[in-house]
Amino acid sequence: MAEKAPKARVVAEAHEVDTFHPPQKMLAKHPSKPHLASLEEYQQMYKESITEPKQFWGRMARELLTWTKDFETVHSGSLEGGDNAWFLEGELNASYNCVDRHAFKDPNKVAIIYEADEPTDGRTLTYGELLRQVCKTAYVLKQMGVRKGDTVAIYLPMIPEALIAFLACSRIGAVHSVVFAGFSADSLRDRVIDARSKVVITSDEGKRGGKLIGTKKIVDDALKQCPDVSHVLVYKRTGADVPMTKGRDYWWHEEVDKWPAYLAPEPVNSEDPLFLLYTSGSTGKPKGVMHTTGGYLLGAAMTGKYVFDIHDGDKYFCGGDVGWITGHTYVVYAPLLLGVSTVVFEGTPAYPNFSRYWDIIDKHAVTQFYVAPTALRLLKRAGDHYVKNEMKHLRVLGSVGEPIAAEVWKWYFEVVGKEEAQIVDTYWQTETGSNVITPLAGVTPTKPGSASLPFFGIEPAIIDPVSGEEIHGNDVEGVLAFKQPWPSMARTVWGAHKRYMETYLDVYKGYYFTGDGAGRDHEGFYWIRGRVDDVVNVSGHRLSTAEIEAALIEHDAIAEAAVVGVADELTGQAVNAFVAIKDGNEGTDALRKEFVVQVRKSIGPFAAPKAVYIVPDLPKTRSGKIMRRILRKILAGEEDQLGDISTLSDPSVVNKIIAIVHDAK
Ligand code: 6R9
Repeated sequence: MAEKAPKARVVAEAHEVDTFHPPQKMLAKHPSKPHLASLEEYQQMYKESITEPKQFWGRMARELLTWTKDFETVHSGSLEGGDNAWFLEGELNASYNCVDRHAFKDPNKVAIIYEADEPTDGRTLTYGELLRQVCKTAYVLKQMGVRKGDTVAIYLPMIPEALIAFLACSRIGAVHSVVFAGFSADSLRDRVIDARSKVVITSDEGKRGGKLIGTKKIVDDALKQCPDVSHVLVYKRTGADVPMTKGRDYWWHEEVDKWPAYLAPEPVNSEDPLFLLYTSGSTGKPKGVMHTTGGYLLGAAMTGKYVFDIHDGDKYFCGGDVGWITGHTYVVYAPLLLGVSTVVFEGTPAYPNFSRYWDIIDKHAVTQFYVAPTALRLLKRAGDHYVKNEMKHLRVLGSVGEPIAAEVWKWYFEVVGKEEAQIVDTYWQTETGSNVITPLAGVTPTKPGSASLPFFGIEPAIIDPVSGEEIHGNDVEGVLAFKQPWPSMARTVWGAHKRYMETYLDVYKGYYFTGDGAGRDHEGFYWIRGRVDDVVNVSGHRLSTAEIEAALIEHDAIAEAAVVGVADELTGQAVNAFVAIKDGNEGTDALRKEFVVQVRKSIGPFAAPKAVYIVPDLPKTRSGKIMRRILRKILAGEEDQLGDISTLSDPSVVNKIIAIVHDAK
């Protein structure tokens, strides 16, 4: 890690950027007024959340969630101990909080706006209908032998049934483990085995951007090596002719038909797991990040309310996939906990053309829109003429997953939002559960490129990566950590608490370590710089270079591989691979293609290297450590800044690699 530690430098750009206040026109079209009246009110509440966290979170938990049994202890444990627990004696049910309480009040209120891949194929589901579907599906899972505490794997495209599956699990106290439907059979297999899922929920096929995705086939391939999976529930999305294994595979529509429309929710303890979600770290295999029920739900509801300023009647559209944390928290939990309508979009921003998002926003009078900068870069490049739409109900435009460049931020604000909606650049992670550094819509002034100020209960610290000491004051730069536990933080890595401690809590004792570099400017605003570990962020997807290297090495012809992230105009970062092949192989284009296919097969298409360089050897120290820093510099065209290469076991490989990269460009 020391190799890439960010240099201490002054947060210079902060002095030169404009500050944007919540637009007057946004306030003018607000259905009432923002939840907080002013920045001072935020500051007051923030102060309470830091100095009196138990009082603050106890109040919020009772206000925003419905408990079947009240809690007595708001919090126990510590960051040092890695044993944080929230709302200890409390009992609640996630599906009750997301569905029943709204269905009882107004069963005809729209819960899900399904915008299918083909613009004409969508439909809506009311809270009443959602409740019936969730109950029936919960019965099906029960009948398949799923019990409280069991994990269920979900491998579904962006369709309402994905949300129904989440909620059906939580209704019976089961733990969902969603695997993004872009992952390969091998990745799915690993996650099913690690989580010990005995039931898998999938569809015959998926449909995205006019293309079909063979989800059931991928599940079949994965399950060849998962002997413990007893049942597969298959939703018929396209009607494709897919093989069904007798005694294992069941059609969703046939099964749900057999059951009543109401099943009482199973109360669980606040600290019982709600879900696992696998994410990439700097080393080894993906980690099953575990979130618990009470704390996670509170984080989702709180940020939905205050960051996005969600009000009754809002139509909330998060473009993230339910296979990632953004989809978990902001397609499913936050909007449903607050009882508003959530848009579930199956397609892509480019299909049938680049106006698709804007058409959806107009069609459903969307009030909050939330997406990753990678999509915005694509749409900005496609041209402003695709943004003819009025989008007059938009109040909040969110950004997530990677740093947003100032010019993209301004485009979002001016061209998409017509200067009538506030941009919220929300920083957070799978592990934080919900937004942690973010503006509050209607309240916080913003600066393009800064995620601004900490959310309630988050006490950020900038740490000097060399000394390991916290750097106090403003105008400082270092790595980002948090000094206090908060309700929606991940509690453990599934089956690997030691790894959880080593990755997040032991790095700097008493702090939660994010893995990101950050600066705090002269006004206390935070600027996220990106990962300081071996995590690459491609189109907002978190990938581990170590994982991609491991995938490459599975190929027979590869002796050694090194993967690095390079800046990419469209995807933020792109994966580039350097491989040394075994004797007897020839470095042809066909072989290079095979290597790309290897990664697609082993991890998933989204992890495929954009470039593969076949090199005679990798730059290594005498002790055999691969110097990825040198590869990064070569790709950036900074051959003159390689530093001291005399420590390499064979310095002459550097010039050979430079020549190969030049030839390829
Ligand atoms: C929500 C999500 C987490 C990593 C995180 C950081 C990057 C997320 C960001 C951002 C700059 C933002 N990241 N939001 N960087 N500005 N607003 O993306 O979770 O997939 O776990 O990724 O994404 O590097 O550490 P996850």
